[in-house]
Amino acid sequence: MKRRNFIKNASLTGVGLTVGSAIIGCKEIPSEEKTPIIENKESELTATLPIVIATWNVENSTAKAWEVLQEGKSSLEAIEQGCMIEEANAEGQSVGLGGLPDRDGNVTLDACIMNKEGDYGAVVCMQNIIHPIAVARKVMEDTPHVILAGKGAEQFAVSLGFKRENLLTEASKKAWEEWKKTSEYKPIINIENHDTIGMLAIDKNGDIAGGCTTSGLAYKMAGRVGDSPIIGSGLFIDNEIGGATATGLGEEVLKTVGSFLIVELMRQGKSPQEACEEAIKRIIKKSPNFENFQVGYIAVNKKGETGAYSIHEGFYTTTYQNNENISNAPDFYNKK
Ligand code: SD4
Repeated sequence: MKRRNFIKNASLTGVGLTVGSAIIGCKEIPSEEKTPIIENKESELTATLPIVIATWNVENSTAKAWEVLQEGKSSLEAIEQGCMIEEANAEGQSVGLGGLPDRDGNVTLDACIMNKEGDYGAVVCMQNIIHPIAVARKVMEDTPHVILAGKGAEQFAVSLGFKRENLLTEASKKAWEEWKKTSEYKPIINIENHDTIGMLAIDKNGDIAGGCTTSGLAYKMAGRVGDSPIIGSGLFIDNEIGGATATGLGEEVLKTVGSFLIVELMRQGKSPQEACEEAIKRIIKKSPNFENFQVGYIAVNKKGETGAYSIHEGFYTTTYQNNENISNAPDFYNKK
């Protein structure tokens, strides 16, 4: 049995660690980024429900989702409310308010949500609305469609009472102005998009839901849409099997339909961890220039076992389970 480091950022009770055995290969988060309590623990115990897992260090979002689940509400409700926390955080520069703009200076947002029935709703390239995850849910529940884009998505949101707001903060505007001086576009691994949220949750009934919300790649071309709002790529849920979600260079996730692939691999018997690793390897096989971009996946199966894997070091996940909100640095492919 291997020793593994888990980083505990918050604990509501003193219960013993019973984290899913599939969270493997974890490493410490650099101390300048966090002031965590670091514990070496062995994780061979059974996964328990409910559970929330999200891409990146989004402890406030997972904490909100957990709170909603503790109230006995659905995983769908937990996903929406959890994602909304980060969307409203002006300091996160790749989700909602404060997201870095496209090359014309417009903040355009993509998001999608899936419920236990396998229903799906999304908004793509929507401007001026702080909570695309909530609009995506409305698309799923209140329209005969599954995706609304651009102006249409914005008008739909406004018709429901969502407020129009300027999402470009001073900090993001300044960063864009600096970028314009270079006039060269190159995605930077783990830097320009470090907190796009992909979130998966299983509620007390054992039902799975997921969401994904982002402002996409910084300084992208106007009109560019990534993987995050596209079913099967940025997110996929099958309540009989599990769910998966992605972060990183969306073009690569789209070309391999990564989240759907992971769920199908779990259907064939792979663990969430094995499925995430296989999906990353598919990308690497297709794209010899993988040194230049990052992709990270997380997955959960019906039992609440989780997996996470990325191409490069520097990807983090946050898992709330057994009353503990824990950030992990998952295992990755490109070991130098
Ligand atoms: C995109 N996948 O628009 C998103 C960006 C992202 O972490 O997830 N960054 O391609």
